[in-house]
Amino acid sequence: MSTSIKAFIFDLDGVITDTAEFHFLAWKQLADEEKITFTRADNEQLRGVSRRESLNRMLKGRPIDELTAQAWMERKIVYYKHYLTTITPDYALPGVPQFLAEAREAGIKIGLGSASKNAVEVLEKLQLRNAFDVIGDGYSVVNSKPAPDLFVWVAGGLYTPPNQAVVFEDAEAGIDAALAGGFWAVGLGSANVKKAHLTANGIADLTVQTVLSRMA
Ligand code: B16
Ligand code: MG
Repeated sequence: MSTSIKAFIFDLDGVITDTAEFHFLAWKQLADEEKITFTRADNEQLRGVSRRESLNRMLKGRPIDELTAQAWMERKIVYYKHYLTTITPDYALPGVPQFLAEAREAGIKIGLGSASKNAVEVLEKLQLRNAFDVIGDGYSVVNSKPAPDLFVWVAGGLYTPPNQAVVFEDAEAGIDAALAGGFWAVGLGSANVKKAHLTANGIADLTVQTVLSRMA
């Protein structure tokens, strides 16, 4: 077992819980109102990227002035927050509470690195906020994933250098951010995460000891 890993940093959407469907439904409502075609396949391109970049990708090059862009993002967030009211602890993805408890038991420091400005609210609804020592979210840094800034910010808060921390991500932008920052990376789910050091369908397929032994 590796003893050099000191911290785990988790993405939120697609790793701890699955808010992607809620993001989709909210963007879809806005797109329908504005007569823009937006499909579930289009929504996959929004995985893990910031709210502003999500809007750009939804627009697919359609021009928009900044005031309208801000107004549209505000409308999307009103729709999204409506869905957040339905989240309960049962919305944690399989194995997540157990994995977080196992990591803490093993003395691993635990951080969150999410692009979302709603991350704290989601963690509170899941009753998992206290499982995290440091929470990095959409307010923490200027440059969002694939820039490494958010994960570096969280690692700093955990007093752990990147080469002693493992990032868990479901999005290509998140894996690119982790690798650019010099972190170990675990890619989860069906998106393009093959550049990660280890891949799995989800947290439920992993144990803390498996991760530590593979990151030696
Ligand atoms: P918000 P993550 C990301 O979460 C979502 O995957 C992405 O679709 C969303 O645009 C982004 O958060 C910003 O979310 O609009 O709530 O600030 O995967 O980084 O946890
Ligand atoms: Mg994600």
